[in-house]
Amino acid sequence: MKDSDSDRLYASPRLSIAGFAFNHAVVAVFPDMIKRSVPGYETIVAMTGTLARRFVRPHTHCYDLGCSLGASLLAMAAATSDRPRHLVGVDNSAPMIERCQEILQRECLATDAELLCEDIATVPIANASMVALNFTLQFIPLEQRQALLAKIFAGLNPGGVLVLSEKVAFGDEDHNRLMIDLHHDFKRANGYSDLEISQKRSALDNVLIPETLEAHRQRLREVGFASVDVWFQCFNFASLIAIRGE
Ligand code: GEK
Repeated sequence: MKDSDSDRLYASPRLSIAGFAFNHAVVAVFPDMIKRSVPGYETIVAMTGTLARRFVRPHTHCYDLGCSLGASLLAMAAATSDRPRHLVGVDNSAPMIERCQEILQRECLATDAELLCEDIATVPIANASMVALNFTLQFIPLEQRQALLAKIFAGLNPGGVLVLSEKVAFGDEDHNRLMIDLHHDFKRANGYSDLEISQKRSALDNVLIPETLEAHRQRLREVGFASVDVWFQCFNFASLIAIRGE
């Protein structure tokens, strides 16, 4: 199958909806799925490259945690090709990592970047000037999130940056409902039917757990980040940068 294959995974009625998994079927349609489902995805990936150009230091590591097919890894690689650095992509889905390896080879980046099929909760992080966590923390059990962010903070060099992109929730119920509705309007405008939207929503229930921006900000400060703020938001999707103080 090609990268451009379109996502029709939830187009037919299903008797029961299993929890969403990053399997072969998802990998085959992933670029189309994420672009049509996440408002601002392409901007966030492109700006991850822009941030890399500014923050990645020579002879340091640059991580993409939950790299999927390596979109952020490729953006960071292209933006920092003028300096020696080691890129590391991590994902615990074997089909994602296999396909990502093919993409890196096609882009002639197989020697610049290392791919690890591992849980981001246990992978070591060291000598990092940048870590991208784009739409992955939301899949990590709530009770593991603080320890993961503390590990990332400890692995970042002073002045290093974490880019954290997430689907978010809002404390005000009416506002939360409005943002969810607007997100569904975005999906409808991108060709998803009401059936596809509702079946996907059921599949993600209890698999993707969004938190409020305030919860993210507070935890990032608690683990030690000196500077934390949102740089992008569209409806219930947002991206923050958190910088480790010098
Ligand atoms: C992009 N960042 O294109 N350990 C490792 N990987 C994990 C874990 C875990 N514990 N849990 C989930 N994943 C990408 C998009 S997708 C977001 C990231 C989405 C992986 C999972 O296998 C999947 O590839 C990725 O995190 C989330 O910018 O599909 O909404």
